[in-house]
Amino acid sequence: MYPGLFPGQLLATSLMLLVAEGVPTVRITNGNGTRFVAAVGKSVELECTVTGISDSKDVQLRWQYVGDFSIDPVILGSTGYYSVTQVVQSRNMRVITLQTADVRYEYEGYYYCHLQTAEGNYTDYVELRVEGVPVFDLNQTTPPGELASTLQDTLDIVCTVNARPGAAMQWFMNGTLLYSSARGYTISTTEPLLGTVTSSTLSVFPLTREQLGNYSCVAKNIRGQARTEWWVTAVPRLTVVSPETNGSRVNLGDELTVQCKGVNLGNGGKITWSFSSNGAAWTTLTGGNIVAWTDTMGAINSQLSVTYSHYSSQGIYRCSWNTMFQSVFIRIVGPPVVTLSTTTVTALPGDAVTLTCRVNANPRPTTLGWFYRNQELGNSTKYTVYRTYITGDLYSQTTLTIDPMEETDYGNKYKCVANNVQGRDTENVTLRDVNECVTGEATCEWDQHEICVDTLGSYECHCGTGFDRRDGICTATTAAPVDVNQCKVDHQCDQTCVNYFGSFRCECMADFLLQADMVTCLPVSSFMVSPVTGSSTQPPAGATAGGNNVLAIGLGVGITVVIVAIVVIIVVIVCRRRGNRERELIDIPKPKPSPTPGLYNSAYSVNDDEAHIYSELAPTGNEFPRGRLRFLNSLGEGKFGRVVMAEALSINKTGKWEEVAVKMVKETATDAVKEDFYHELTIVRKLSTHPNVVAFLGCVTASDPVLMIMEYVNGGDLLTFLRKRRPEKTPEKTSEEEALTPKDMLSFALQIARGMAHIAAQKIIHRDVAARNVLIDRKHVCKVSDFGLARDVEGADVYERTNKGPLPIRWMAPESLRDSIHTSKSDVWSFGVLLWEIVTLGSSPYPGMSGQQVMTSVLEGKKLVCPPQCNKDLYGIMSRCWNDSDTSRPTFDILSRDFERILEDEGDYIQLNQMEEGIYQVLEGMRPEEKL
Ligand code: ACK
Repeated sequence: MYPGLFPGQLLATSLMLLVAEGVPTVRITNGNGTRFVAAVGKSVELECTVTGISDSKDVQLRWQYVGDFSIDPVILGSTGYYSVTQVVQSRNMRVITLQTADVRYEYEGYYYCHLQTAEGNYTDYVELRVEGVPVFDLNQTTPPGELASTLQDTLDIVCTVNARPGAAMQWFMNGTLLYSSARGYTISTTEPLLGTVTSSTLSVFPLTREQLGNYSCVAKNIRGQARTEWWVTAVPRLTVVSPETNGSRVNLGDELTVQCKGVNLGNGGKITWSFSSNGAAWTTLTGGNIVAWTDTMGAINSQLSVTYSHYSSQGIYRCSWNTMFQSVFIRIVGPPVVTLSTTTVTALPGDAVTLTCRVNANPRPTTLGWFYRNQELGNSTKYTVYRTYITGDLYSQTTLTIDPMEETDYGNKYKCVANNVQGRDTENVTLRDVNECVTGEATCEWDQHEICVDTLGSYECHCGTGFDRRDGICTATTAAPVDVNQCKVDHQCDQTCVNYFGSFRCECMADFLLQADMVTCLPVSSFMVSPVTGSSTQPPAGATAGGNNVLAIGLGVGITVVIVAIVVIIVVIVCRRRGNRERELIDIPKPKPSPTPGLYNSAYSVNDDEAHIYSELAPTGNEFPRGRLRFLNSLGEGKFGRVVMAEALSINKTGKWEEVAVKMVKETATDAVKEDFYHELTIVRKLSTHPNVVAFLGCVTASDPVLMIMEYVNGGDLLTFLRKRRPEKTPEKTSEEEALTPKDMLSFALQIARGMAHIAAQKIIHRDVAARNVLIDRKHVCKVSDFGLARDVEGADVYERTNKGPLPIRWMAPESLRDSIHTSKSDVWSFGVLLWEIVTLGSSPYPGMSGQQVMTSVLEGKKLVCPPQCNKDLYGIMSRCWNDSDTSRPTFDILSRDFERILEDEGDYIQLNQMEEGIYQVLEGMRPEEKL
């Protein structure tokens, strides 16, 4: 407010009235003219005298204040800083005073002495100015004392004073005067145009360790100076650098990195990661998909790469240091993924069967239901369909109840279908008959010579061979013979033989069932699912040998010949049945019991050499009960080992039968092969899980055969997968295989590099990195597998091979070929060859050359040539993997980042139309010295 306007108007009014009536006068008696100057901190008294009003007249007399930056007058009373007194001095004279004991800069402004009567308003004013030493305005100044800041951040310190005359401001750090300079300090000062306020801001950016210390601000004018001080210290801080927004969306199957940065974490500060899905407990994340580095400013960065191949990866990712943590929520968007608790359901006619289909999808499915023969099932007398959408968009579920189950339903396939804008997924459930003979529901009396035969929806008790049913009882068809101890003659029992009059009976151990042939014992678990055609077509050797032995007994007595003849007939029938049975079932070796001579198959007796192998396999908590496994079909087998698809009850704690792959060595395997298998088991046991490494789920080591249970990967090995997708017709190619895009192929390379980075970080050398040892699932997720040659080099980094066996010569680095030296860098060499396999869709490396020629030329420094479809950049990556000096080869972490970049920039790294026919050469067959 400028005084001329408001007091001028009032003055004019009072003058007019004075002229008209000539009576009241208002005058402030102290002050220099219209300005009064006071010293800061001193007391001030303003006195206003009013004359020309009778003492009895009812008037209003008061002090009013208008600050420099305001226009509204404030009536002052005896409150706060002021005290106002009014006295009647004489009949027509009154005095009103305004006092303050401690005048401050903020009191500057205009003070009006204002008289209001019925006739008009009369006013005088004085302008108050305060002079003196600078005084800090604590409301506008950074609070003095300790200032806890973060290194690398901007630090602003504000210093505001009131002073008249205006103050000059200076900043000091540890006693040294600071200037606005390139040394990281900026000083900006605003000086008063009007009033008394001077404000100065010192900005420090970025705050470094050297800039921690004592800061002071000094304000000076001719009357004196004032100083205030801060002590700047650094506190640790953790921030999420990426993704920038919490709740970022990522497509199912894509990869996203979460990065945290920690400043002032102190020496050796390590950021750790954990994950929680849907409010579940926190799981610590470790392994090769975490990369940490220290930047030039000393901040510790940690980056977690996650491939969101499952909806279960949606959740909160948290980086932590000490008690500090930061979290980011990642939401997955993608097509439905249908999961069935089981793909076969067994039930009896008349039962009510409920099939449950669980779907993960985001957004939530628009179609969710059950189909039979391409017709969607709705509610009817037989079917009831329920849909539930749980927890927002991510989980949904549909159930189909079939009530009653009828015989005609056996073999029916019900398809669960889920669609959303992102895609579609389906899974089938097949209804099967209950095999009462193996579930224990059948009541046939085996000791009364009854045999249980399963029928559709029920079972029947038949009489065993050599017996007829008479009066409801199975009775021997021939007269009772003289008893011979058949068990001693030559029993055919798988496990225990019990002699009894005229015959013998076989008994099985707990968890085994005697089969319809009355001889064979198979684990109960083998029968829980209808058998799928197995691999073995050979009846066990003992069956025919046993027959010969019976004939060789040479009992000369006529009656005994008859008995032997009967036995031979039984054995022949038994053998035939046994052969049939084994054709239907997977030939899984039976568990090796304790070695009691005479009772069990001697092929499983423990010898001394094996004893030390078992001692390595002390229980570790991964032991899985053999009885909770049921074997389905063979996935593949070599000379000594085999992999079988199986189901394991609740191995992932789901309470359900879950698909797994089980690896085992055949009973015919040599000790060296068995030892290698145990070694592989010890390696995979210590590997932590990673999306690009086949997960180890458990093992059976308590009895022979030792089993390694792994995650089941449903697309087979990468080599066959690539070959099936070649553009030209090959015997392996089937019409429904979708062609691969260069992007698919590069994503395989990236995933394998990530899996290998994880393996290398765990100090494991794989030694057999090749497309045949990578498994791929139907969603194109690649997983490194087969640790048969792998070695654990904790603390050494180098492994020197000592034993013999076929070698992956074409994938081997020169130092491995020359000196049998294996390191993670020799795995990198093999990875380069694997890249070449990907680019050539599964050709055999060094086509046309023998293993010996390959060895010679690799040792001479020759390399695989650049395939015509591969561009120079991609070949450049392969070539770096094949650097003769292993230290110059990239790490798997670097390779992962290279492929991340390549996948982002969408260049023409692979031109599939440039493929040459000749490159497709595939070396067939196994050579003794080399793995192909
Ligand atoms: O090409 P494939 O189908 O994939 O045939 C071989 C076979 O077993 C012998 O190694 C397959 N296989 C090995 N491990 C697994 C697994 N964890 N899941 C699925 N198949 C597997 C491999």
